[in-house]
Amino acid sequence: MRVDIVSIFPEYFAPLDLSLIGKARASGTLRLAVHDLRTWTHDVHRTVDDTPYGGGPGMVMRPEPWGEALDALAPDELSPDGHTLPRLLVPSPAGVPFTQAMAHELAAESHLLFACGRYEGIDQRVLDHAATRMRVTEVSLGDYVLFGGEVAVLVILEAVTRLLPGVLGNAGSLDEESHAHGLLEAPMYTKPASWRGHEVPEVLRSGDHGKIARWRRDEALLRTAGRRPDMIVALPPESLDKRDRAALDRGGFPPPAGDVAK
Ligand code: JD8
Repeated sequence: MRVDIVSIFPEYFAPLDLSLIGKARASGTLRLAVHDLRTWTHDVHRTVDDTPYGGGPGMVMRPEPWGEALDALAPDELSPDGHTLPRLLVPSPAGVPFTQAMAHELAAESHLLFACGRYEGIDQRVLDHAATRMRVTEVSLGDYVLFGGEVAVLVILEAVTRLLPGVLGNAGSLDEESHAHGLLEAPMYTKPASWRGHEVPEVLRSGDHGKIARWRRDEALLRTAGRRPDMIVALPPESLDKRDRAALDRGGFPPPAGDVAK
């Protein structure tokens, strides 16, 4: 997969040399290039921002450098290697929520182009114009406010890279993961069996694989009900059997109607 990132802070992406993402880059599985938006400015101050039309606080990213950057990285002509246009991803608190399902979707693309905004964001016409030539997705990490898109791109790329063929090896089977089966994971333990007065649950040391699987399922259900009741509600009803329902019932789920989260 080819990935281009445009940002006024290319140094933000230094960690992409490390660990499994660094390995994916070294092996050629991930062909990543980071570009400084100021490459596409022409004034001595390399200006990328200006005051907002309509007034208000802060500054907005000017369209011209972004237009040139996207022209350079997503050329109209089909490139010699037969590549199609990239999928443009623009982190924004106003975007659609980034999910594991979207990570899978993005991992199936051949070319991603990330545009990292700063200040109050990018002039809307950049996205509107890009959308006449390529697929554009404004994407949000979640309901909190960041300074810019860089950290969102690090998160998205990590989620996507680990889904690329050959990156995980056999260590993790992707379909066993929490956001695949719709529940949070049960807690995990390793040696020693006793540590600072806290014991590993006896069942995990019993060697009874049936009992262990049932215990993990119960723990996953109880945790999910307590921390992410929205995920329990979203489960297809047929995915909960009688024993699952009994476990949830012991955990006091669902809470009585009228209870308000605080
Ligand atoms: C991109 C500029 C800051 C945006 C005023 C301060 C994502 N989940 C998320 N929260 N915040 C962002 C995000 C924030 C950004 C930019 C992403 C570019 N800002 C702004 C508008 C309002 N501030 C994000 N993904």
